[in-house]
Amino acid sequence: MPQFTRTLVTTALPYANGPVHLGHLAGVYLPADMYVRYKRLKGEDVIHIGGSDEHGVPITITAEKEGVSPRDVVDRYHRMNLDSFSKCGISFDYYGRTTSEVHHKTAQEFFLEIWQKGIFQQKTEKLFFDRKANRFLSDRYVTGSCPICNNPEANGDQCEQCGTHLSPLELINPKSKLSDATPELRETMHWYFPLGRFQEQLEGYVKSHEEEWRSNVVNYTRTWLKQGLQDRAITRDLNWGIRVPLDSADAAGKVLYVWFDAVLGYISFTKEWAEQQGESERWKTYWQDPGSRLVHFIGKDNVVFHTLMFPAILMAWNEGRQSGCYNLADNVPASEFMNFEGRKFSKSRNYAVYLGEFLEKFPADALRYSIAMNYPENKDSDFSWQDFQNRTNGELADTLGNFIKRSVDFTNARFDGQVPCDSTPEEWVALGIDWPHILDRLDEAYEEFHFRDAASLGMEIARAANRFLTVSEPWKVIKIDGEAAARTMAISLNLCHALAIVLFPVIPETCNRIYAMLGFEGRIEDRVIPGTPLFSQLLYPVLKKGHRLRATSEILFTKIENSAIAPELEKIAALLVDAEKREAGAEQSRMEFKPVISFDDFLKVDLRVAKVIAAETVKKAAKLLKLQLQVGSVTKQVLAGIAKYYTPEEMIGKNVVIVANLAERTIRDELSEGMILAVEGEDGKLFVIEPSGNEINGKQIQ
Ligand code: B3M
Ligand code: ZN
Repeated sequence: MPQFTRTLVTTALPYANGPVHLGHLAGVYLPADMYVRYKRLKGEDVIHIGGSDEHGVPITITAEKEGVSPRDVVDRYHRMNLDSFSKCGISFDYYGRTTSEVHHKTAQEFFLEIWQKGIFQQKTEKLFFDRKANRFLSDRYVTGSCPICNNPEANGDQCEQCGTHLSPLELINPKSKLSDATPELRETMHWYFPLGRFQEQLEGYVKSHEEEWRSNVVNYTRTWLKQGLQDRAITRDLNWGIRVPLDSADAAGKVLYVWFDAVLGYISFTKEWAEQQGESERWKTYWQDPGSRLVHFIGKDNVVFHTLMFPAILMAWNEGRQSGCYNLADNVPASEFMNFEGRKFSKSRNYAVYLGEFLEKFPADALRYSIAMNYPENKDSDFSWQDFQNRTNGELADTLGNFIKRSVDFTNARFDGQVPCDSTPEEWVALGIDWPHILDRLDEAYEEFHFRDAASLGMEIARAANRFLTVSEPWKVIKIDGEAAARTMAISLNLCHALAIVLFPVIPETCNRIYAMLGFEGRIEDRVIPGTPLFSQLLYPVLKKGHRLRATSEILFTKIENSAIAPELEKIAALLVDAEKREAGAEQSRMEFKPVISFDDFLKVDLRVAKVIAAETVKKAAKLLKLQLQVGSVTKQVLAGIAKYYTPEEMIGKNVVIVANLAERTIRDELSEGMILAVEGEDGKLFVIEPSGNEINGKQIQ
């Protein structure tokens, strides 16, 4: 009896503020769907839970930009994304919404449980407040100049130009995105989740999974653990979200932070699924029975929320409980990113191919296959129209489609549409396909999340099958040896059947069409008997003599003509020209010199030669180096955003130019008493200006 296991698979909840694009599909939804479909065919108990993330600032910003309500935004995109996913064959068992009542209740229940245990901390801090809009501004609502690279349009949470994570208070000349007003600092109270309190438990948890998790997942997580986990505010001053479920005055106007609520969506949606099944308690077996496995499919930008934040929330819930404890994730297969024609997908620059639009022009299975073959497992991958066309025409149409059609057509024409004879196990083995080994490889590929390998394996068999038929030449052989031709066809038809099963997780719709052509009723997935892997049918020829095929065949994949992708290539070319223009524009604006200053003004800037005598990296600021500079007889500490380009060791001993009379600033709790000069070169790389000469230390530059 095969081992019978239960698995709960979740996929990241996309914000319902825009359509999902091919990058999302490649990193999260397709791999998860392949995994789930594989397990279903294995006869395992598995459910796939997903849904829309409908709260948070991304939603309110979109709503404000469009002049509609947040409710309008989430209604529109929830429907749109659900529709795109279903057209693409992503087989969710449930696709929920975080605005649902069940979810609000669940998230509030979690808040209360942790609050009652006294785990949260309440802290008052100063946050930016927009007087015109009469609102506190969360990080993303504040913009200003980046203290590291001077980009004038840095966001309050991050500078897109240099990638530094920021807090709004670090911005120079901060402005409110709501009204353009300069925001003022006001005190506000929030509840904080003390992640640090769970540091040791989390370290133990991560350690126990280190062997099986992907190295990118372990690395991101370890970096956070090494820096020491900080308290995180889990409430916000916002009018869209889940209310803090307390009656006290200080809870008025506060909602739960979107990440606190979103991860709990996985639980709420499983509850809703169970309710829909008419077994309202069944969600507990997936979440609370230690025999269930929990797997989160996400993109690499969401790792720590799933390996630290969510587990910590569950640990807080579980603390001191005898029953009703939640399982923590067993695996978090986070993907790298898939680029599009060599560049990053970008919603804001509209540089993307949206799933819904794509599927209006091309078939889902062609997309699924080509994306599976480019799955960004260990490094970023690329989607290109050329590759999509090549794979569809060469692999799907010429190899797979052609083989199936030739087998079915020839049988219909010459053998009255019936499997002409039984194939022997010896003939099946003599094909040179090592089926037991194939099964092992397939299982390893899926169970270890190597989705490219899984898809390649299917195509490998299709190639072998196609070769077998071509080399056997039944259309010639039949003239001299009818029996030999019959044996060839029996094997070929059995190979069609095997391919329908092997490729099912990748191209399910096509495989069901193959199944129907082979004369089967119903869908492949409906034939599974719980606990019995359908894949065992690959080990021997299943179709027996006399099995009747459907009378008509069909073309599984039509070739994609150049004329079909030409408009797409033109669109990209236009987008790239746009991007280049923008870059050239930026270049030109760089050549617009700053307003003229007087000589006296210039003399105000005290530029000095300094020597780097010590250098180190800065905790929690991957971009920064902390430098100790000898400037003549004084030493100064300066923070410089050059960690990406220089190691601390490389900096030590260098002569640099420092603005010695720049007002002090505190960046990341560190004092910076000046600024060193650098110039941006190729690819944005910074080169520190290194003056040369004898006895120049501390001297003024004039
Ligand atoms: N909505 C962020 C994102 O779409 C967030 C994921 C939530 S998963 C619980 O990348
Ligand atoms: Zn910056």
